[in-house]
Amino acid sequence: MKDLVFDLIEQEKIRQSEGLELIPSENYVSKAVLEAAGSILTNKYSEGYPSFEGVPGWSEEKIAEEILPNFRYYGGQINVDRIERLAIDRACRLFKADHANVQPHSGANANEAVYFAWLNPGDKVLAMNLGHGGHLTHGSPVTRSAKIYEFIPYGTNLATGDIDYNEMEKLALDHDIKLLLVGYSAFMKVPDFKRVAEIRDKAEQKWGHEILLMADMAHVAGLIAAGIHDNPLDFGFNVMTTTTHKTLRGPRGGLILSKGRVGSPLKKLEEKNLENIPTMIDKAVFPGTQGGPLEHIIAAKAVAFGEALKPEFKTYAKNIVKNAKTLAEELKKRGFKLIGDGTENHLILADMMKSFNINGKTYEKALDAVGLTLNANALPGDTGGAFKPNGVRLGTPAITTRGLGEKEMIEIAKWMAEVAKICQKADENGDENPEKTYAEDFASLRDEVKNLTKNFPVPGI
Ligand code: DSN
Repeated sequence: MKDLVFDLIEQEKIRQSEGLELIPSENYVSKAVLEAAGSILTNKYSEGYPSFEGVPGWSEEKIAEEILPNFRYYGGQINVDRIERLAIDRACRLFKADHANVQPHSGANANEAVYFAWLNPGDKVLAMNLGHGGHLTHGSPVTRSAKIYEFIPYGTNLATGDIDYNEMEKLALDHDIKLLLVGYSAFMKVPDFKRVAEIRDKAEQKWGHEILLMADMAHVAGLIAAGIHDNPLDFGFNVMTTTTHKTLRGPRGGLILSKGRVGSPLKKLEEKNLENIPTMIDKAVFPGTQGGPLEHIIAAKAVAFGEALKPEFKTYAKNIVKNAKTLAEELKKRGFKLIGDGTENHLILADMMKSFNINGKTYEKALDAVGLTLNANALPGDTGGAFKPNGVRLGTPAITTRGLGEKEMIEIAKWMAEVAKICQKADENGDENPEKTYAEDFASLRDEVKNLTKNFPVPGI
């Protein structure tokens, strides 16, 4: 008998194929990435690191051939070492970093490891307010890091949707911070990294010590890799963390990129300073916060980084942004009020309360019923709480991978407006289940979505 899980995976294949994925942090990976992630490398333990000394500048063929001494705790690393070195080398080239740690199991783990590498308990961190688009791991009181370090939140300007740099500067000069963090999971502008680096410099002068400048670019890493979004490492940032899925279109996982001197991760560190941050991070990932790396996922990361280095990835990234801008304009034409009045990246935040007098959760559920998946999201100053926020967040990385373009963005905006209007009508009648009351309308919209998906297969399925 087949395992029940197998059947559920088959059902998920149908859900993914017959619907359209608009969650901006999701994507469809290639068959090659899927194969690496599902490979026999899952059998292998390899705590520690491959040696990377002397490797920068080597050709990929040489990296894949050479056998070097390593810093591992188990035998049998001959292939794993070379795979991990390829992943590190490709990541460094993609993001113009001096060093990459490819072992974090997730973006959250990557952030935790950077904090652990640089901060002491009680140290202050300046990071974006979660309610304004920041991320849980940037100081939400429910997280472990918020119990260890003191997070001071800066906000965004409600009118423009951009970071309030004046507030950031004031806070950096009012509080003796050790880390300044730019990162987000719901923000649609390109940050002014130069301005942030200047704020860091001023704060360093005032407080008389080094301040780590860190960017969490999980959402836009693919756009950065493609060179169509500013790279914080070009503007004096010391560290950039990211997930490897989202716009980067790899397996689920984390990655830490850094600038500085690359040393041996298992030798005693001479000095804790920004120049040594690559080695401090290696130590903080293993043995600091993780055990055995997931080498099957590291292999899949290497494959995805290889894909992102190809010219066609640049075209893909450009199309993500083009589609997002088209979708934003088409939604606006149909009555959607967008935070920041549009987007500069892959992500759109819509205020459903202002637009149609409905909350984000009701709308998320209704769209699910027609095969369009996005997520309810709190907006700056949201009064609806985490479970019934007023906004929704959507984006174009996944649908762009499937090949949808301008024409289809118009279709999606049209469907989204129709569903919003049905929800509005239901809400006015005190009806909390529009999917049931208007079942026929929903069924016909569901068919239209399904018909469109037939022309755009999901890679790997
Ligand atoms: N869950 C991710 C997102 O959707 O943005 C962030 O961790």
